This record gives sequence, structure tokens and C-alpha cells, in this order.
Amino acid sequence: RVRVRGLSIFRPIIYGNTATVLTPKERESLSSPDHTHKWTVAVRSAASNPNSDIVGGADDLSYFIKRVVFKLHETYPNQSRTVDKPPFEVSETGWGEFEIQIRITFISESGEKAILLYHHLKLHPWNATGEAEIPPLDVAIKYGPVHSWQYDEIVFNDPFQNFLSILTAH
Ligand code: SLL
Repeated sequence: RVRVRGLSIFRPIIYGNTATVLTPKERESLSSPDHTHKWTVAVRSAASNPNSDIVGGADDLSYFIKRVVFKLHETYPNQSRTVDKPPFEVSETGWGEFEIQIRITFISESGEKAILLYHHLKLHPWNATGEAEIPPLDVAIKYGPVHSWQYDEIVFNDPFQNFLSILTAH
């Protein structure tokens, strides 16, 4: 296997979460009555796909990502959630914010080590004063969904020739 020395190639991603307050009906249907929010944590492409009407996020990362493992808070059953195909995301309900560990494993052709990202699951809206005060649920509902996303670039230095071909062919 031949490396292309001196070359760097990157793929833009976004990772983070959206969260919504559960409606009283939704709370009733749960086995955990203390849960207040539903949320989705995800890793998506930040590149827009020219073949799609949807800009950003519509792109499939599985041509170079083999697996994403989301490690949730220990209060969750099956704390480590493995996702082997897109969309690389986990949806859950809960009551609290916590740090999510995101491990991204690349296709074997890459010869690359897995990378670790950390995302603070955000449930509560930021207020204008920047105070970390949790609003009452009826107020939070009026704010609407909370979005917390980060842009990042996965950089591959001196990539293997065949991995480079896979990346650029896409
Ligand atoms: C906090 N340090 O105290 C954080 C921990 C844990 C959140 C938050 C659900 C667990 C379940 C859940 O929301 N855990 O499945 O019951 O705020």
C-alpha cells in the first residue's frame, strides 16, 4: 500500500444535537415519566450534495466512515450505541444534559485510526444574558427546538493511494 506523501485531504462534517420538549401526550406514552426532552445526536456531512435538493447534511458519509459509536451517559441502558450505516445518529429521550463521546471509525482501506469527538448534549435554550438558567418547560416550549452543532474538518495526511481514490471519486 502506497501513501501519497505530502498530501492532505479533508472532509467537512457537522456534529451535534437537536432537542425538543416532550408534549404531555408524549410523556404519558413513555415508561420514564421524568423524561422531559427528546433529542437526536448526529454526525453529518457539512458538504452540500449537488445531486440532492437538500443543502448540507444530505450527503452520505459511509463512503469513508465505517462506524460511529455514541457513548451516552451511564444513566442510559446500552450506554454505547453503535451505528454502522447512515444516518449516523441516535435519538433518545431524557431529562439532563451530559457529554457525549463520539467515536468515528473509518473504512479499512483508509488505514486511519478512529477519532474521538466530544459533544455536550444541549437541551435547554441559551438565554440572551448567557445565564445558564433552565427555563420552565412551558417557556422552553415557546422557544422551540434547541440546536447545537459544530463544524469540523476530518483531515487525512499522507493518505493511502487507494483511499485517496475512494475519497476523490465520490
Ligand atoms: C445532570 N450530569 O445531572 C447530568 C447527568 C443524565 C441524563 C444527566 C436519562 C436517563 C434515563 C437522562 O436524561 N440522563 O434513561 O433515565 O444533569
